[in-house]
Amino acid sequence: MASTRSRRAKAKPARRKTRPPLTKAGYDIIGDVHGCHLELTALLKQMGYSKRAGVWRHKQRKAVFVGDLVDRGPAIRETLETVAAMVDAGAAHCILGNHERDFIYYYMNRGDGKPIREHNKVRKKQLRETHRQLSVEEGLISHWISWLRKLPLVFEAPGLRVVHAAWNHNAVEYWRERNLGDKSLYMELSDHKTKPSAYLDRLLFGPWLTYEKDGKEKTTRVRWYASADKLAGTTVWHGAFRRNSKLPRREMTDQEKRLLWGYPSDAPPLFTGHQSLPLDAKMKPMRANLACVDYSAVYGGRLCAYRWSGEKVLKASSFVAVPAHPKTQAAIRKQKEIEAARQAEKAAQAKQAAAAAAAQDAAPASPAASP
Ligand SMILES: [Mn+2]
Repeated sequence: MASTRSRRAKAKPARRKTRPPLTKAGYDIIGDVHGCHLELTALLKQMGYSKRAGVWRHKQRKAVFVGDLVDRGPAIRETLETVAAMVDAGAAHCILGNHERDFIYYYMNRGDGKPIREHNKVRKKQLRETHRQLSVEEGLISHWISWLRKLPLVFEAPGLRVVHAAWNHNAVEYWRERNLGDKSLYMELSDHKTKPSAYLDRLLFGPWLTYEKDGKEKTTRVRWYASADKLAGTTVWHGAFRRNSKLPRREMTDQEKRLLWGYPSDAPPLFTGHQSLPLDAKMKPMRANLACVDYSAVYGGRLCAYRWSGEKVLKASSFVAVPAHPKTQAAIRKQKEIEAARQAEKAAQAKQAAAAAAAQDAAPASPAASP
């Protein structure tokens, strides 16, 4: 004990490592927010943005959001308000994420009275928080749907590219001048096999492949940016975005290998989100010209940004992040508990109804009813 105390007494006061404020022009590319508004404002503050006349701005820089503002987190409305104020004032750019797409698909009609994609359990569950939080006021949902529909699918500036999940030449060419504001595309988009749909999936989800494990069908996201001929061996394990020991070591089929379409090493630096990297993942580029900025804020990780100032070779020291806020995590846990209780009550009611129906069937027919 005594030695610990003396060591402590001798220790110099901890010096915090701080980076000098960035005054160079450039873009700060911010990862999937998913309703983590406390983290968003903390990150903006940390990067030297300040709120003036209701808009977070930086004197020299602009923010770029990679999409997925909605779903899961506790402050979806506030997140949309903050980001939209920045975009509308020219302080930021924002592209569409797969969660915004699904939000739009759920509420927009494809022209024959039906929604773009059929409502099912999975889609309802994914949208639950967005729907719940935006249902507090009449017209909020349609307001945000019409704002989100105008978002582009890619962001490009000289020497810079941003897309939600994966860059694919043909898909970018198709969607560069289009967005979900164009209702004439909705009928085609309602079928996932059409060209516009398939291209949208490439940009917003990237490729994935399915495999069998213990008799069950599983999926894994694919390292699309590594072309097949550059991978040491092209087993499913090698091709997976996030390798884990459970992935099969069987060779990828030729069709699967085509999902590794590659990202050229001389192409402009590209930023993506979408991948919700592990909570303990080190923040660093995946390639000299490719970085993912989704470090899983909503799952208790970090809200991350890459501060890009024109460099061709990306560097780990340009990442900044704020940790998930305990209040955000507590609100998510609480909402999950409320939902679990609601589901349990529903199940109990269904069980009771089934038991009552069974009792009725078992009861002898009343003599009056038989001739
Ligand atoms: Mn996401």
